[in-house]
Amino acid sequence: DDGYRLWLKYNLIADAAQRKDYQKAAQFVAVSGQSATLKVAAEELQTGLQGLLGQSVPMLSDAKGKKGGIILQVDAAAADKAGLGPDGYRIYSDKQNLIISGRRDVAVLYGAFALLRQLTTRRTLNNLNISSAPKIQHRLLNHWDNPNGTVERGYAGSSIWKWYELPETIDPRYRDYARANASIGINGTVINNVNASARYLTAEYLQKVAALAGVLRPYGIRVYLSVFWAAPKVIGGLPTSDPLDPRVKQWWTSKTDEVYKAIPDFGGFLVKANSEGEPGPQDYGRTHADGANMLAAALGNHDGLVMWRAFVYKADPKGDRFKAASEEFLPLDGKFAPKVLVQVKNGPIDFQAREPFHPLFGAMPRTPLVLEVQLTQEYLGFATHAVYLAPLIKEVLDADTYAKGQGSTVARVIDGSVDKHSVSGMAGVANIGSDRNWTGHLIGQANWYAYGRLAWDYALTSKAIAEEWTRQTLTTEPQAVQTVAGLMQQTRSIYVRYTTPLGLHHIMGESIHYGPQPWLERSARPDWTSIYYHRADSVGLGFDRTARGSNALALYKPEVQKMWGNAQTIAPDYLLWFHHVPWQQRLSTGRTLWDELCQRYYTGADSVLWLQRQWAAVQPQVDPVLHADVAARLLTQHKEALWWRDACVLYFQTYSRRPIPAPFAPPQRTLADVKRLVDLYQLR
Ligand code: BDP
Repeated sequence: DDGYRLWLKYNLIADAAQRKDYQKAAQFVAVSGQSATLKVAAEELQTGLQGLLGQSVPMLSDAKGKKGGIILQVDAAAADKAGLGPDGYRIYSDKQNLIISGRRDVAVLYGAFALLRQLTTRRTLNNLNISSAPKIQHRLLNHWDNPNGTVERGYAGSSIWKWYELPETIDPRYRDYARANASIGINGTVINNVNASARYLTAEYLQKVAALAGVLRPYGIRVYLSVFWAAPKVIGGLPTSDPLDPRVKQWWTSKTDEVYKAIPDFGGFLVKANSEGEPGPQDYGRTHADGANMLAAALGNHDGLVMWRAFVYKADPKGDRFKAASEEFLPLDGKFAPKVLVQVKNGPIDFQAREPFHPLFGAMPRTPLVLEVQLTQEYLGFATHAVYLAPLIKEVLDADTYAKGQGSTVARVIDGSVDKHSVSGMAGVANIGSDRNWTGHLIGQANWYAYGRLAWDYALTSKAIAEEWTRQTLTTEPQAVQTVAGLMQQTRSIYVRYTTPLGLHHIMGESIHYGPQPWLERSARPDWTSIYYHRADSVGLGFDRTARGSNALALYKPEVQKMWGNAQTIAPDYLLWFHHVPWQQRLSTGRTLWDELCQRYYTGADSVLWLQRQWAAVQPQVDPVLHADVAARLLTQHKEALWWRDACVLYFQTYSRRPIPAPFAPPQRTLADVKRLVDLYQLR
């Protein structure tokens, strides 16, 4: 198994009794109606069932008088009555057939995948009555793919989009990409990097994008584009891209019309503006709202949206980057046009292994906010370290903002229920590339999977998703499923322990964002160094964000301030995010800060050996090629966990001036040794 088939394997079910049980219920697939979407739904069922059951499953256009089959049905009235919305489905037994129904074709497609999931996870088909509707409307992937085939922060090969071959050559991979996404409910994809090229908006490239959109369309996936703010200058020949200039407005309006002519179901624009050197409306003294609203106006009556990113921070040596997005966006609440959503990263800094939830969630009641999470593991060990991300994503979704009292979780802010918005979205920065197995690390597939499942239903637990993914991808043997899902559940907190325990953040290798570099003092900007964030000195460690420090805590509601504002009572996981703590101060764990820090680095690195043992235990149940690949990566992961551990304890020890506490042995190498290692990774 080379991993290409992801979680859609459809291998023959080995257990004959179980197979027989399923066979009785899957003797045919009946579909009336001709749409491309219903056709792919029926075909997926047919292929899947034939593979799983080893019997031929005929396709019928009419099931009249027949029993023991599966019937696909678009039934708007029933869907409305059941409150399923446009995408929700129902699967139920009726007159000895299984009915999959929904308001429209794509809902039936989601139901078809859900039914297949029943079989691939070995759940029963008897007396089914399942209803499921997504909690979030726009469930998007964001690709950071460039026109030349590279992927910004991509660790799984190059881009899967082959721009030079499109539109004439359609790589079969596009269809498999669409199937995988539809199977987990993803319904939109931004195909290019937020650091965008203007090229995609040219007539030539729009033909290529349209060809892609054509492949994705039957699967209910709409295409979106990231736009380069200066496009009117670069490809439009205008002297300006000022959003209030009539020529600029006109250019975007006719460009948008052109886009819709090529791609009638185009989803809309994603914009990174005035961030990290990208151009934007502020170049002309205008605001983010001026820019976003101009694009919204250009969309006019087309059914599309503007996702405007809040990932902005100015180089300000005295400021706190934690507050930057809030300072720019809070004053704009209520100023955005209805078609605009503001897209906010899960945390205030940048996709760190653990961050407090972004203070904008719950703080912009008049603006629908999209939650952006990163599936590509830029700060989480690339495709080398096993880090299952569902626990991270859940931690953010479940965080309580207290915006409208208790229970105003981030999940309920973004689904629109806290502030009564009728539009909602979630974005996952894709970890997909041209590697045969799509994501480099096999566990990366689980992150793609979990993201889709959580965007559909954030109430699912990360454990349940891990089990579901394991059953479909690796093994259905119950004990092995428990072992794999159990180890996956621990991976994220293990990674945090050996890299950034106790709320440390942004102490990784400069620019590449790999490996430790807590000693980084100088960079192009102060907020790209490590010392800016950890603030180690002879007294202690951590960034004081209380009123005595930057007061970033004041951006949160009083309940949250209370939870995080006191160094004695804050959960240790968040401690150094908000407090500068003396080395010898005793924490709620009973150990001093220094001892606790060492404890976490050492036990974190040791836990990778535990991961290795757990993985070794399932070897008989897992395909040998897949097993060997993960096992090898776990060896690298342990080596690099030790690298992180040694670098960080040796470096922070130069401030704490305390010994490594028993029972841990001091590192065998010097700080100079580990510094050399990091330099090596950055040699050109
Ligand atoms: C940072 C990445 C950078 C991205 C940026 C963004 O290092 O490559 O362009 O995020 O999200 O984490 O725009």
